Amino acid sequence: MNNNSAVVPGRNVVVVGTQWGDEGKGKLVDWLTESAQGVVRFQGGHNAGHTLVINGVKTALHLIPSGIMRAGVKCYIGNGVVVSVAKLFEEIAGLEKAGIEVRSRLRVSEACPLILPFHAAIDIAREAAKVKAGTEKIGTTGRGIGPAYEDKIARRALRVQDLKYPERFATKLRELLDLHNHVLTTYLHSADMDWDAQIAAYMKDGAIQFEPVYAEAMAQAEQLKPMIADVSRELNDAHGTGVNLLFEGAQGTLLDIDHGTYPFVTSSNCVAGNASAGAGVGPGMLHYVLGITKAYCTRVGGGPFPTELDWEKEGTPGWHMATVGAEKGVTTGRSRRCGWFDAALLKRSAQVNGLSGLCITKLDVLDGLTELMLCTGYELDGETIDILPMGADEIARCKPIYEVIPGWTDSSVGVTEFDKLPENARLYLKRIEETTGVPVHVVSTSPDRDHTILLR
Ligand code: 2SA
Ligand code: MG
Repeated sequence: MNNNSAVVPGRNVVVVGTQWGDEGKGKLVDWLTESAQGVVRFQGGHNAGHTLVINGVKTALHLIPSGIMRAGVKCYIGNGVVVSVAKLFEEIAGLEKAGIEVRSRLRVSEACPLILPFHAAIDIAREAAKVKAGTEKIGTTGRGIGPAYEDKIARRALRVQDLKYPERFATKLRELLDLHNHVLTTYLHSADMDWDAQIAAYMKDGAIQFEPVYAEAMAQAEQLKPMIADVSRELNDAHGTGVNLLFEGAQGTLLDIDHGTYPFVTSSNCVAGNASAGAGVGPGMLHYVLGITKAYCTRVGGGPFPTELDWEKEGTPGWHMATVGAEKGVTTGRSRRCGWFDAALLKRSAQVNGLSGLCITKLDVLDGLTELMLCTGYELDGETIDILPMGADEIARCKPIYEVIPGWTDSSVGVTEFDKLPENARLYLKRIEETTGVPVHVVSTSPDRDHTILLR
């Protein structure tokens, strides 16, 4: 049993990824949920892949908050999340099969924009068009996230709320299909593409058909109705009763639409402040921000990555991270690119999130490397800088400046006390604190819930 009360003494905690996602947020949210009664997702959609290992059993979650793994905890999908109801029910079915009660514990905001089949089609067709044109693709998950957020910002999205009103839903859906089918067939040449069965089922001559989308949405609406809620109000009411809430970020700070490596980013704000707007609570309700940080760096998809290593060449440190760390996308199965820890990137993350403390994950993956490199800044156009610059172009020109840190040979896997970590692993953590300016409050030494060290 862990005692994580020091992290959440009567406070609401925001958990964010400080790098490019896949830092291990799911495990930490689950661990922290021991002291929380509600867990809230506030951005992203089923592009996320949060892996939890409990008693050796692995569960991957995409849309449902990681708190679902603890009986009795309420889970909320806030208005900032884009929701594919079809994928939500797939996930619910998987959890129910494993004996987990979901429906009575899950609340879905009526203000969530819906992800519908044409969003995924546009996402995939756009990436294909980039490849055809010879421009670098974003490397999206193909889940329709960007196109769904575009509809939201353009004030034309169908939202969860609309599922309650069939006629209005039909009218809005027709309007959306007129617009998006025009783009799909005329500009993206969707009729010439090789669609997988899931999307092909809704398509004729490259255009998404009204009937199958409408019929499916209406069938799902009936099932979803008991879970549709005024999440903002419920969270405020819950807070009023003194319970602890956890806000579970998805993706990571460098994928944030504003602060990330734009345009190689996702389409939502992944930073801690968006827990407020994306859940419908005031910023004063967010008391502590835990930055989940991998002991090295990974990125899946395109875009610049200053400390990237050759992660395919056997025997190299990058290959070690990729193989020992099992660095594969949880949603798409893509290989994640790997590289050294970047303190200058973390500095940016610390500022835009207002980090209270760091949780260093996957420290054990570095066991056995003889020496580690830690990036403390970059050379950019002849100048030395100590923080990640803004946007992909400048970041792509950054040449990392490294300091060398001795590695360790002893195993740190499953260590649950700080003093039992190899000496050089403790030194590495100290250098991370010194170079990022953020205290390390938690260390994770394996994917297992119980292999977690609390430092303060
Ligand atoms: P999108 O689909 O529009 O959000 O893609 C835009 C960029 O955001 C990245 N992205 C992610 N990066 C890491 N992990 C994510 N979730 C899955 C996982 C990803 C997977 O946990 O492994 O399975 O591939 C995630 N979701 C979005 C994406 O790679 C693009 O760079
Ligand atoms: Mg992930």
